[in-house]
Amino acid sequence: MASKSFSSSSSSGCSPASDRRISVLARHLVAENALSSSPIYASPTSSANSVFAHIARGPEDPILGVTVAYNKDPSPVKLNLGVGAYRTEEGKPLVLNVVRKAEHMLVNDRSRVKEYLPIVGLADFNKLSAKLIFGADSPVIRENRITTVQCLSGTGSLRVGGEFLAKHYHQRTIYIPLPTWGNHPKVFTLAGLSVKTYRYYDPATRGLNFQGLMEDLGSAPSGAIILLHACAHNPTGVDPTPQQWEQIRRLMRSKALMPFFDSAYQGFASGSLDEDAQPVRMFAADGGELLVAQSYAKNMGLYGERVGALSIVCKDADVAGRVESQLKLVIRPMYSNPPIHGASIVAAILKDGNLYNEWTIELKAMADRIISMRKQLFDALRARGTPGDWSHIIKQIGMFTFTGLNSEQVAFMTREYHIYMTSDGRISMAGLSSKSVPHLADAIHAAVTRMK
Ligand code: PLA
Repeated sequence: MASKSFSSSSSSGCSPASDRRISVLARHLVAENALSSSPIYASPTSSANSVFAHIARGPEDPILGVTVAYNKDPSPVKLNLGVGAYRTEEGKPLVLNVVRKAEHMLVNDRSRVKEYLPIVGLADFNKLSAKLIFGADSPVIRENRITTVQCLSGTGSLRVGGEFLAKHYHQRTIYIPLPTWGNHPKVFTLAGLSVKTYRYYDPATRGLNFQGLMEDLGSAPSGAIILLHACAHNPTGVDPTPQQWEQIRRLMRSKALMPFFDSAYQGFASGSLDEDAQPVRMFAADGGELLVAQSYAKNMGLYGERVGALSIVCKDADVAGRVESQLKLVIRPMYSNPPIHGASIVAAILKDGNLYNEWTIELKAMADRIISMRKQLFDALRARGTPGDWSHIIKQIGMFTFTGLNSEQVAFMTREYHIYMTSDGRISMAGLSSKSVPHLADAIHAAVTRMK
């Protein structure tokens, strides 16, 4: 009976309830059709009518895009040596033990709130960051002629510094080393500076082109801004010696060139935070002015927390105060004020003697593991009799080896061996482990013997 009334009430073979839903839907469709025939309402599915239809697809980032390609590769042997991110011997990302401890303390402290930070960030974090890079007994701190503002990691600190200079400094040209971190020219151009390069690396010697560097800085216009990698130059792994730094300092001060240090790897070069800060301290000690952008991404493993600081050293406290007031006017319309969590972790570690010591031990362990990867890769290539002099692998400093492999060889290694790296031949040694060294050495050997 029931089934009979069901079929008699519905010509479509559906229940009365679903018939009603269909007729409501049909009314919507009629209404929408009526609307879409009007020229004012474009169909939302037609890309031809999008106001963004003319937009071309942008290229992937040359560094972060390597990770995008790596993530798409299903191969079990794939290896990501693109981005400079530390991995353990097991190939896993590492959260430092001391960071876990600090986070635990923060979570258990019920007095902590999530209110906005001031525009310049966490006061403790700023003071401690200045102490970390300039040294506890630094005259610039003692004389209070420095302003330090918390920014969004190293990149954000460079950008805020760049915008400040573009607005308030008399020289708007910044010289960056050739080569340099691929984001530098973009950051400074968008900040409003005009970007030029100075010679830095000599591919023939795989070392510093010191003469070229001195000539180029010597012919830069007086007052020009000079970007210097504080240590562990990215991508080359080649740093000036202390004597060369001293010559660079003298030349720059004699021409009133403005140093802008990028310190993204403090502690990663030598394993010592103080030693890696020497170039910055050398410039700070002479009483001149300078900028420094600090990042805690690598040395505290806080990559995604985006923790960094910009310091501007001035001639006296009064100028420093006015500079800070202008930095606030750069930051407020950009992102208002910085995030609280990462800076609180850093401050907790830097202000507690025990946590600080623990951090230095973990940092040294990371630096040492990278150095041992250099040795293992060098030995593996020697064992294979790979043509060429590979001693630069053990000579270069910091997170990266600038292998000298060309873009075709890199493409070959990615295609045949699923090894991902930037097309300039840079490999992140921190992404390597004892297990993956033989695979990488096989790939390099094949690339240089087959793709000359
Ligand atoms: N400066 C230099 C010289 C760098 O190498 C990096 C990061 C930064 C600044 C910015 O770091 P941050 O904003 O994360 O603090 N370079 C990485 C990552 C590690 C990247 O390209 O973003 C690299 O693989 O080169």
